[in-house]
Amino acid sequence: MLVTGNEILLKAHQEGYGVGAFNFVNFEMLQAIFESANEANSPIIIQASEGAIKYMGIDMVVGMAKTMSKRYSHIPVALHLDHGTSVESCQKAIESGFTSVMIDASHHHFEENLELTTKVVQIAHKAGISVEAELGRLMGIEDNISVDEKDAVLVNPKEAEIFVKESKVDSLAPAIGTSHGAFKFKGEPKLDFKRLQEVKRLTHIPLVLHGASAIPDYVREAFLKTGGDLKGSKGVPFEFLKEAIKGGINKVNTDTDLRIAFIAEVRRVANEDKTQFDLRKFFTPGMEAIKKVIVERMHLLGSANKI
Ligand code: PH4
Ligand code: ZN
Repeated sequence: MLVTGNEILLKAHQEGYGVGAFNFVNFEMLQAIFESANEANSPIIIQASEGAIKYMGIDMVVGMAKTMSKRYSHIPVALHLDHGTSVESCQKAIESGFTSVMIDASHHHFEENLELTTKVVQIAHKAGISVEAELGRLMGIEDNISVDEKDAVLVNPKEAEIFVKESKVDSLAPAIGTSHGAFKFKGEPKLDFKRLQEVKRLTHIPLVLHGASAIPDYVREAFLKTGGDLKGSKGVPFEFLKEAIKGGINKVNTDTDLRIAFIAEVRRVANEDKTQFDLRKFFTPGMEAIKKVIVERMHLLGSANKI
């Protein structure tokens, strides 16, 4: 059943656990996400970026999400727009059947971010849909970064308090040192957990961690073993994900881990059987690899058995 982002995240916020928000760009990723939720008895947020929507078509995104949510009607699922870049993009998603949207105006100045977010909140709340916004920039932080440099990049907790009060946004993604993709940290992994705790204390709403892929060793190994290259890659360590949940994170955005796990299996099959051209022989193990990652993550984040 498709439910709003709030329905899933407020419970996670009250009970202190994290829900995985998994991106999909095709049927296979979506199927793997639902099968994992079914196996782990976990609520899920399925999300599509504007790029994913362009790739599949918004009617297909919503159609597949609704069909899947009917097939697994006992699983609470929110269909979320990831990194919406404009009011229009969020409005289109709402009209098309998304139950949660993100307006990402974090690259604008605070006032403009607040203005755009408030507009989206007004439209979305009229339709009963939840809204996520972002403050600060998604960037890794170096060990030797100065306090001023850090303040310029990461979320400012006092601003977060004002932003949430004025915009009435439902959830917030505070930048605390993560970034998208497979190359998150140059040196040792580092996140600003104190800043996160301060944002939670001052806002009291569900918080979101973008760029939360962990790249577990077995996923990296599978990719490398088949001839892939991930030199210099580093994800968010599992202990950091746990610490982030303790600090108030309730939505954990995960895409890169699924991509790497899937492609490793596709390449393995391609390497092992040069005569193979049945797509299902590539994608079925790809889906199994994604499922392993997701079920494990649901247990780590604490969403398993929360249905
Ligand atoms: N996301 C995923 C963004 C995907 O344009 P696109 O489809 O490539 O966008 O919002 C995340 O926060 C994922 O973080 P990860 O890279 O650590 O998995
Ligand atoms: Zn993101």
